[in-house]
Amino acid sequence: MLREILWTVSAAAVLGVGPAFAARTPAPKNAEVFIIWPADGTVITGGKLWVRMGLRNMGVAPKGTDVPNVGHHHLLVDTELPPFDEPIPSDRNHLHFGAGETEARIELPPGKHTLQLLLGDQDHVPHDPPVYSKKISITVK
Ligand SMILES: [Cu+2]
Repeated sequence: MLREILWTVSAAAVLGVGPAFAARTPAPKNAEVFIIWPADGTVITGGKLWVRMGLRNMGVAPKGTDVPNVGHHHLLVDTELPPFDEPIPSDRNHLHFGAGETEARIELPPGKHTLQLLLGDQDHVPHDPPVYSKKISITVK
């Protein structure tokens, strides 16, 4: 019996289906997250800008809110989409809006930057299917 349990645990670890990979939070298929502002190609003078975040067919709720069909925004700055089966990293390229913010003031250095939104569940893990926006480019002068 114990041997069977141990085998099951190690097999799950090998297959990558252990508790750390528990089922992701479902999202409605028609859920859509999008950047309201800035528009793709916008040129910003000075580096400080508001980012306004939109969401359709789901609701925004603070992190830790265990309610169906909600999530909180994550702004990906100058980076690719992270793995969908683990919490979204938290660093200067992955900004969490865990209080349920739908707009934020950010500051970027001069140059070209990419912005993309990715919704995360109460534990910061992307939904299934993942809800992310188109990636846009802006230039800071
Ligand atoms: Cu988060």
